[in-house]
Amino acid sequence: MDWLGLLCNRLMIPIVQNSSKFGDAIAIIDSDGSHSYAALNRQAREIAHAICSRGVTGQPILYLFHSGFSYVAVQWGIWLSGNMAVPLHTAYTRHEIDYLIKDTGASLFIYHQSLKSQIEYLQNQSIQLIEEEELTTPAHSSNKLPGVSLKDNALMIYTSGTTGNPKGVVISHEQLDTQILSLSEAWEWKRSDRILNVLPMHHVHGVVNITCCALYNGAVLEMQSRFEPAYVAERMASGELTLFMAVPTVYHKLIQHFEKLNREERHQWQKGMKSMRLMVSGSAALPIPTFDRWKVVSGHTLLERYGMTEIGMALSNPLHGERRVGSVGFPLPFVEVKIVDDNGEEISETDIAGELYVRGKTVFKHYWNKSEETAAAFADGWFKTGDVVEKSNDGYFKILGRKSSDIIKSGGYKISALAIENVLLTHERISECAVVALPDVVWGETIAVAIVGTVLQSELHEWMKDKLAVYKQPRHFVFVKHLPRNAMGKILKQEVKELFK
Ligand code: MLC
Ligand code: AMP
Repeated sequence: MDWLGLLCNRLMIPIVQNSSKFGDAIAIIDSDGSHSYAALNRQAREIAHAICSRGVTGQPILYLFHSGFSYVAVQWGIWLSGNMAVPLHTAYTRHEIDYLIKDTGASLFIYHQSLKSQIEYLQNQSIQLIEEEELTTPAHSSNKLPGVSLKDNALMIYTSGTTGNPKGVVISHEQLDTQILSLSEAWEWKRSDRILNVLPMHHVHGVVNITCCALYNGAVLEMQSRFEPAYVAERMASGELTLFMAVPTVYHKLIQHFEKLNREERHQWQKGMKSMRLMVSGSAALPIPTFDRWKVVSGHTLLERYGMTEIGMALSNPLHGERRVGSVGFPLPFVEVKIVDDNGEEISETDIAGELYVRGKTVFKHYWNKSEETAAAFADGWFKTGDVVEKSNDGYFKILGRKSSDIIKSGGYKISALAIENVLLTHERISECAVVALPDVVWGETIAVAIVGTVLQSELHEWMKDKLAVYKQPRHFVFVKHLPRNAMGKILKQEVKELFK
């Protein structure tokens, strides 16, 4: 690379740079009002200067915010200061926050004042806690910001796996930018777009697909920190939104809400949805009845796509052309895929099931501090998704399931059965347990647990509250004398599922 290329490379955070051209246009609308692109850039720079003045650079920084302007300003401030953004969820318990502090080794934790009570217990620990307000005083702005390279770490999102504890998935600025460019091209994001985000801000669906894509393209981003069906209906009825993206559970709950409305309310909502140009579903399989019913309710054919924290989005039904129900379409721009058999050999025939492998500039760098797990996740540079797929003769991919039964998808959240078992086993009156997924109309899957022990279900509910975020808590319980095992002593998860019938 020549010196000019090197210089450009060291100064660029594509999303921040690109957004600066939108000036006084509205970037974000949240519960505090409207915020322009210029205000976002200004605030992010002030935060970056304040972080730099603390001498922190090239490190993971944790931040805990509701979805809104401050969340994004802090995220961009972390990037501009040359650090890696690690978002936390407001529903995380102490147990989960402690794990992330330890696993990241972060020395800085930025939080919004309204969430102070959640992290006050960390006051006397070694991690430095900083309230957002402390970072937004212009006094810091005289020092110079560091150069940031496209290869530098941008974002770390925690995801569950088959190995128990969550792993930090690290992506660089270049990988983030490629993920944004891929979706911008495929779904034709425009400056005139306006999207409502109701998803949590610690996973790629809310963070990359919605927030980053909207702000890269100069669109208006409405941020809601909770999903309220009535609010979504109201915003869609306004006729101002052009896009909506969510997990299947959200569409299911919107349909339930629609069924409760009177004729006039239904009509208003439906009229507003006519001016929307695209609605996307992903993060979990979209049930066919939801696809069909949503078409009747909204007049829209949902575009289903497939992705994963480690790879961003990989497959998508077309924006123009047939959106096939039960299918996730074709590889997205910059994404290469192949289907392999149990021996790792590529399957070239159609309609034959195999594991999906993915390669390209959208694929993550590595798991944080987990070189063995990173190496095991790849084969010859291809990321092994663990998802079983097949391709039709006209090129549409279909997700058939997962290789591991220890991965649960509930409400679009990925949950590791082993991680839940590990937490439950710390209870002194649980000697053994087995966590499984049960099919569920609303949530896709719900978490169920078979327990050997003397603990009462009523006590467990209380006990779990400060250990597992609400969406990770088991919903079905069965108490047994022994768990079903094979001759080798391995728990038979399929038989555990039968215990709930
Ligand atoms: C909550 N509840 C559950 C539950 N979660 N019950 C069963 N299973 C679950 N998973 C219960 C609560 O205890 C509560 O019960 C009631 O349901 C309402 O809870 P809530 O928290 O208010 O729910 P709601 O706000 O409606 O949340 C639904 C949701 C949320 C779908 C909006 O789950 C969500 O935001 N999911 C999105 C996750 C996501 O972004 N995944 C993307 C990962 S990235 P009670 O009794 O108190 O009423 C990825 C890659 C890709 O997957 O491809 O995108
Ligand atoms: P996560 O690790 O939270 O990013 O979840 C990624 C997983 O969600 C994938 O490996 C799939 O198992 C699942 N997933 C995402 N989108 C879809 C989809 N459209 N259909 C079926 N499964 C999906």
